[in-house]
Amino acid sequence: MAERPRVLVLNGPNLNLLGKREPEIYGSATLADVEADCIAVGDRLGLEVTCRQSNHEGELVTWVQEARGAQQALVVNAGAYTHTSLALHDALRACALPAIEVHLSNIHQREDFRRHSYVALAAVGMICGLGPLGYELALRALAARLGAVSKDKEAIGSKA
Ligand code: DHK
Repeated sequence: MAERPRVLVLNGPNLNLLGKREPEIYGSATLADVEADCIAVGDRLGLEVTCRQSNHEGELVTWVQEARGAQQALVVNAGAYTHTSLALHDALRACALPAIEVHLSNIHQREDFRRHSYVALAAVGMICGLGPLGYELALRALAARLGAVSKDKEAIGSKA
């Protein structure tokens, strides 16, 4: 069987607190729940999904650099670094992989400082405000883009 396209799901600072952190904004699912869903959905879509989370900007930058050559695409929720990190923006451009930006909350409905995203400038698309479903939709879009062989009849672009 052909190798499945590899997708790295990256979560940034404070996303390790999902489930406990401001649940009225970020919901009740934990990071472990979100990551387990990503792996399960990825499996149905014919993707090999790896999930990582860090509170450290440099570590996220290193993982994006390492993704070059090792992964075929990225899903990125960079947390607050979305709005501040030129380094992450540059790493995403340098790794030259398709990236989809995800946010659990609707960043356009919140404080003004959340409206600007350095990640968006380096991403093929952005999903926000749909909670954990956003990660699944991003994986579906990437599976279609990468031509993954899906077991899921509902997959975007599926001819099954
Ligand atoms: C998560 C964060 O930690 C915030 O800093 C972003 C994002 C929004 C989210 O909605 O997933 O502003």
